[in-house]
This record gives sequence, C-alpha cells and structure tokens, in this order.
Amino acid sequence: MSMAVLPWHLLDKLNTRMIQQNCWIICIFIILTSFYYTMRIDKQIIDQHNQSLAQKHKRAFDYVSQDIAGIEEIIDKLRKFQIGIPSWALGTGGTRFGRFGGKGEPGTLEQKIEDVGLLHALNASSGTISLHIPWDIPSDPDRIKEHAATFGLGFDAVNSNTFQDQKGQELSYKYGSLHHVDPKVRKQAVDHNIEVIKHGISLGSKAITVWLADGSSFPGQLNFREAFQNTLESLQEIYKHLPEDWKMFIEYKAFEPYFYSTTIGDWGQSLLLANKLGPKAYTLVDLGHHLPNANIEQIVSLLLMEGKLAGFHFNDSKYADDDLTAGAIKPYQLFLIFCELVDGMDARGIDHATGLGWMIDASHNLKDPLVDLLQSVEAIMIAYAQALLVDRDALREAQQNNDIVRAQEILQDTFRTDVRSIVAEARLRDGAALNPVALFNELDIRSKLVEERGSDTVATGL
Ligand code: LRH
Ligand code: MN
Repeated sequence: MSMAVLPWHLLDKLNTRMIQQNCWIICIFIILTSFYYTMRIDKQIIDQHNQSLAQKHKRAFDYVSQDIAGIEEIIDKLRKFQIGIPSWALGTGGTRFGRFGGKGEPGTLEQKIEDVGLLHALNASSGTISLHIPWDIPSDPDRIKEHAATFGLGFDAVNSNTFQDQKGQELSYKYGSLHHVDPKVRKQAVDHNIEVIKHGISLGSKAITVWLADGSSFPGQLNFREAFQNTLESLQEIYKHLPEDWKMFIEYKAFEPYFYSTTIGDWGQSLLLANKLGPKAYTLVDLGHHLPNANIEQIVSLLLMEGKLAGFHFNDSKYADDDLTAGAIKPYQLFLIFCELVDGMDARGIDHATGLGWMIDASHNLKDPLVDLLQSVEAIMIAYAQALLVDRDALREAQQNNDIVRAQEILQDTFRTDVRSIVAEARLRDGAALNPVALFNELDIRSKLVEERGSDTVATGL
C-alpha cells in the first residue's frame, strides 16, 4: 500500500475548528495513520527515538572510537554491508513436536516484503530478501520488484525446494531428487530448479541456492557413487541455465531429514561438485549444517583460499541444525569466522559487501520472528565490526613467532571490545534506529501488524 492511500475520509470526521486549533495533533495523527496503514516507520519517529538516546550513544561511541585508527573506513564498511532476510522465516517456525503460531504474520509475499521493509527501516542492514520457491512465488514480478524498491529492498539468492512434494506433483521426492535412481524424478527436479532461476531473473536476483535433502537413513539403501554422479549430472543440466552473471550456491548439510548419509553432506562433497561444475558454482556454508565441534572458520578460510566460498546462511546452534538466532550460542565462533572472512577476502581483493552472499537462515519458534531477525543482524554486524578491528599485522607477526599467547591476546582483546556503538553509529548515519529492538517494542509493531492483518494469518515457510 503506497502513501497515496492514506485514510483521508477519516479526517472529515474531525471538525474544521479542531483542525485550525490542533494542527500538531493532525500531523501526528497523519504520521500514525500512515505508519499504521502502510506498515512503514516514519523517519520522524526514528529521529525522535535517536534523539532520546543521542547522549548515551555519543558517550559510548566517542569512548570506543578514540583508540581506533581508521574508524571512518570501518563505519563505511558496516554501512555497505547488507544481509539477506529469508522469506521463509518471517512467520513462526516449528518442529516435528509442534508449532506455537504467532499473530499478525505476513500472509502474502507483499506483506513479507513489508516486514523486511520494517527491519531495514530499523537497522539499514537488511537490504535484500532471499525467496524460497514455491513457498514465495512472485506472481507479478514487476509489481513485486516495485513494491520491494519502495522499501529500498532488492532480491538475494533464490532457493529451490525439492525436499517436499507439492500438491499435484507427479513424481515424489521421498527417495531424493537430483540423486534419484529414476531419471524422470531427476528431470522433474532439474526442471523445478530451472523454473526457480527464471523467477530469480525476473526479480533481479543473481544466484540460486540448491540445498538437497537427498540422502539415506539405512546402510545399503543407497549406492553412494551413483547418487553423487546423478547429482552432478543433474546440477550440470541446471548449470547450463545460469545467466552469465549468475552463481550457483551448493549448500551442504551433515544430516536431517535423513540420518545415515547425505549426498551433499559436507564442504568437501560440495566443493568437489562446485569444482566439477565450473566457475559459477560455489559452496554455501550454513552454520548449522556441521557435525558437532567442526572448525567452521577453518572451512571458511580454505573455501575462500580456493575462491569457491558462496556465502552464508547465518544462524546458531548448540546441537544440530537448531536454526537459532545468530550469535546466541557461539558468538566467539561467529567472530572467528569473520576474522577468516576479512583476512581471506582482503587477500583475494574481494569486496566485503558484494563479493559473497550474506544471508540469514533461521527458524523462529519462540521469539517474535522480526525481533529475532533484528537480533541476528545485530550479532552479525558486531562480529564483522570486531573482525575489522583485529590488528592483522600484529597477529601475523605473533603467528610467525609461534607466540600463541600474543595471538590469543590480540583476538580476545578485540572480541572483548564493545563495538555496539560503532554498529549503532553506522545505523544512525543511514537514518536507522540506534536501538532497533527497543524501538520495535516501543512502537508495539506486532500489535499493529495484528490490527492490520488479523491474528490468523500464517506465513508460508518452515
Ligand atoms: C536446510 C536449509 C536450507 C533451506 C531450508 C529452509 O536445512 O538450511 O537452506 O532451504 O533450510
Ligand atoms: Mn540453510
């Protein structure tokens, strides 16, 4: 809904004398109704919030930035760094044991775009949406693109889905999709991925993420070599349909939904495929897709070294693919991953903001999905800001001297530096909120979404 559809008829009810006497009330009333109706946060409301926090913020920012050389470059990098929001995680997620649905969820793709628009207005770091097909098919791509553009949003990688059978689907993916023993099933899955690329092209996306549930749950169920070969040949068919400037992100996962083998089960298998496919194929790292205690930062450094790192699905986990808020369980690991990213990207001259796919993939079972996403973005921005602070020359020198104590001191000193005001300063300079979560709650946005959408809308997705 654009600003043009403001409820002018409501104004008639106000008698003219009151208008003359209370133009201030009218202005606030218009702002509130415009916010209320178009799910947009008016700049004045964000400015008022920032004014109320300005002094506290300035004290914190001046204190931490006084000792930081190159603070302006760091803030510039933070401002350019945009994180892709998953269209499938804007509603309440669940597990096989149940789902405790939230209210005011986005029931349409347009409303999902409005929700991401809210996030972006609050933190200026949520500038793209990653769509999942067929959960979020853009029926009218031009109108969807236009709608997203009014919130300053673009479209990140599109995701295919051959891990569920859709209504009316001819052949089942119960025993897999691209690795299936039946070439007809493989063709059906290949055609779906080609369809997804077409949707992405119509939205201006530049990549497709292929995650395959394909695997087995019992020894003897699968011929591993044939499954891998079928997957490779199927991906080669899809690869032929990638436009020149597109990338294919191959997402690996150790287990689930199958519990004996996964055909693309780790970074080695994904990299093997990416190398065999060609220069447009890369390996995507979902932080929750590793066996316990895997050294993800080492995997990241090697994929970057090989020039085959696609990007990320950020989340956090304690046990398995828990899809929790980024940085909620292992913030030090997230920091170490960004240390390898900054070092590896600079070593290859990769632009931090545009060189890789920065996306969240989480499932919000308990917290408000929008608040959870604000917290994930904040944790990612903090890890990136801290990694930018690392004195890499000093670290290199310590490594060259096997000075482990010094190396650890350099990393932990940075990790223990409170950079929240630096991340907030970057937001402030882009007209976003100093404290997005606080403003989200202050404005009671979820209640306004319920007022607008009702309490029974359910978002498509996990
Ligand atoms: C698989 C996965 C994949 C998505 C799905 C929603 O676990 O991480 O990225 O397609 O979640
Ligand atoms: Mn994922």
